[in-house]
Amino acid sequence: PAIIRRKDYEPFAWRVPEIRLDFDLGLETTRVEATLKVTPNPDAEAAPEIRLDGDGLVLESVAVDGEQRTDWRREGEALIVPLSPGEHVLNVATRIAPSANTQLMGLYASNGMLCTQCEAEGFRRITFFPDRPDVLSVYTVRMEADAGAFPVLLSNGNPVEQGTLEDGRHFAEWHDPWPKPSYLFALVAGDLVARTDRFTTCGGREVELGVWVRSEDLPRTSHAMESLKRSMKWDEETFGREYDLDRFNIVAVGDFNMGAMENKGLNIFNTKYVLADEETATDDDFDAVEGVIGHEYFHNWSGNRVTCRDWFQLSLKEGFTVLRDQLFSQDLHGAAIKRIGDVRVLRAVQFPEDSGPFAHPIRPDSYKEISNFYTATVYNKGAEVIRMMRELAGEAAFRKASDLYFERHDGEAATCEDFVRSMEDGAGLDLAQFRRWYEQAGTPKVTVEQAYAGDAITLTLRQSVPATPGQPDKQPVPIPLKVALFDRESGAHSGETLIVLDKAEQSFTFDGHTSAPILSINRGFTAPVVIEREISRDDLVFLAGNDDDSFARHEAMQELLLAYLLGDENEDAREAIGTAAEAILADDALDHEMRAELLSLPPFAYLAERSEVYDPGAMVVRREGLKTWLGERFADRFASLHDTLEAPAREAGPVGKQARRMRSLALGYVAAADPAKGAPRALAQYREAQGMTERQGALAVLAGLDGPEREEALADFYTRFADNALVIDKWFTLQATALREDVLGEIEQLAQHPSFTMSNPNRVRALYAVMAGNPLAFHDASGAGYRMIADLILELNLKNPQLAARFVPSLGRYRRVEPGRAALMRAELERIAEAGELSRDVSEQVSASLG
Ligand code: DPP
Ligand code: ZN
Repeated sequence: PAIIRRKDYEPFAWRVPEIRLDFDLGLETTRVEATLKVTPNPDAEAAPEIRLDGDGLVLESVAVDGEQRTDWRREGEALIVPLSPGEHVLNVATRIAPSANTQLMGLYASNGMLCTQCEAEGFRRITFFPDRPDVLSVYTVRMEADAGAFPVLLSNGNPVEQGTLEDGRHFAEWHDPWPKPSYLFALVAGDLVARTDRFTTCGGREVELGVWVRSEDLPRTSHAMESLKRSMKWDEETFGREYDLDRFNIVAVGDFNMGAMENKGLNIFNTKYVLADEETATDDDFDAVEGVIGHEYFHNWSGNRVTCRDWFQLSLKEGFTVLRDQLFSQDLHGAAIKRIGDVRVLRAVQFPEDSGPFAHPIRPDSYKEISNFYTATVYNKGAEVIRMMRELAGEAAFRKASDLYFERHDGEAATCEDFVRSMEDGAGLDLAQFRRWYEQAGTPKVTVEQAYAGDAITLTLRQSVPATPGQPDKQPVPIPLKVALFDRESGAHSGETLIVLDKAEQSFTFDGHTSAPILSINRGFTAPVVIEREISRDDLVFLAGNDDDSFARHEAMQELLLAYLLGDENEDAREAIGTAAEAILADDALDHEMRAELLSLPPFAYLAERSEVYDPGAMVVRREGLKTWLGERFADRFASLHDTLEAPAREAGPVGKQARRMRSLALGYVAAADPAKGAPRALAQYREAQGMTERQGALAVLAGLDGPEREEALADFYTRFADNALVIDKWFTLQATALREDVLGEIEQLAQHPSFTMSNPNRVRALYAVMAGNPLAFHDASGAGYRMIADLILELNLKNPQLAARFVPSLGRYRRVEPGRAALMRAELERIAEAGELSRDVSEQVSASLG
């Protein structure tokens, strides 16, 4: 497939200021008539024809200015129509088959309803159109359908008209006054009901809100609605952004490739990020719903009012919007836990991407299939990069700069460069060198040396950005690091300093220290880098027990854990973990959620990333062994936490949430030390659970054990929630996560279960994405786990290429893995490469992985 390059950007020859779409909707066949008003683009070179993208469309007719035309031609899937200079009205009629659309891009059927997904290039699967984000149009949409099957007809913007027609049919027309790119178009037709509410904006606009679901799901929509209202308020208060239509609708869809989609005024969501009640959703699920509702809502400004010029600029909207949703969650629930969780995801998902064969800058230079670039790099590292600008500017100046950005570019398709320039002008920063964060891939590594002399401590910092595919040589980037120096006597520090490392090597001296202080660095994770420092075990134990920056405290504990898990097995290293854990267990000032965070072991994905040569089997033994050791050492403490937190775990509000978190972690340690004690405790927690957090917490422990308790709980869980797809996803996930000897065989069985289906992305991810992260299943020494994932990729390759391609990077990580397994992983990639017709998505990922 062709490579598309950022530097080749050209504006489109035509503008399409208005489009009208007339849909005759049906599950099997839908007819689409598009009426485009086109005018020459004064900013582009004139063209004698217009080129319209298409994909899988049946063309019925083309007319220009009211006259049928036959002088059009096709180039591949595209439609090219000759046009004389000047303004024209173009009419194109097409037919599509929603039920046959298994890619879930364009217009497709899900559970008897019709819905759309157009980002990035799905609109061309609905009608012929310049399907690129820099072509902005005002949309009018008329939908006609059977009133029985599709009583609800929604599209972007505001409703203008609806009515009944002959033969049990009806219609609705919607109009969106805000010009938008085609990727933000949406329609929904189905038998849905809404939870409705109202929101009055700061400027006095009355907005009607709707959360649309199937009727049986209505009781699980109140959290989504509350989250939406909180999002609207927060964006007004924190970023000065007001909503701009009379309607805001959210629709939940069971079959969805992404988490959700920010279509103007009509967000379409994966059910997973809408539906939640205590019985069926965990505390984490509740937070995820709120975070994603916030994210999509915030896109109304960072994405919709200001959109992207081309897809290389994706991080312009995604990085910024991820940062906005992270800040939203921090403000609502506290910054510390949220920051620790966000960094955990960054390290487990983005760091491996950045050091692997698919490493790319947050603003990529080229792609074959843009769907492959909806990555943790573009999203999460993109957010970190903007967070650094915020750190450098300070909150108030950052807000001024973001106001300037929205003011300058409202209504435009902008670039990352536009954003950076607004940051410079609005916040008074010089970001000349900082722009390298947009250009270079790879996670910078910073080494820290300390020298103490007189009363001064000198930190010598060195940075290096590793070579990545296509980028052998890297330049230093500015790295803002928040530091504090703890006095050994008092155990306190005298304030934080922000230092900026912007050279390959640089020294910073701090005087006034009568003894060598203890360094706390990258507090709050101000920079997305790997820090390697020489620090004594005792100093880490001190920081893990005392650092007043929660992130840094957690980090010190993680460093202790990594030192043991990645180093040569060493009694002293383990003992230090025990000492730190003791202090954490005894610290009454900690809430139980933070205590649980501090006592959680690093995820396998991060351990793999930090290993020079990853031996998955050995790592399981080492990590689970440490868990057993901690469980034995603090057996009484964990048992008593599990007992005493039972009542608090039933409380409402943060206290209950904190208790639930610690209680399930304690249960895990009890079971790791002594499965015979853990199993009945877990079963009791399962049976007496008052909500999904407790129930899932117990089942997660049981799923890893053997015996009748496990079987009873798994069977009960399945029957109890048989009619709730999202909970059955959990049932698959819990079993696929288990670190059991024969988990791979069990996953094979689960794939044969009547409730398993390849047609639902959530179900596929619930089993296989989880399996790909389970070291005992995926890395089974026989290679059968790799084969399973390769078979999955081949099965989904054409059916749902986007979903298929998501599984390739797990195999692509073979360079890190011990040679025996690495060869097996590579062999599976080669098998895919030779398998014949590959989708663009899979082919790009596989060839990158093979390198
Ligand atoms: N729907 C995806 C997101 O919000 C893509 N824009 O990130
Ligand atoms: Zn987004």
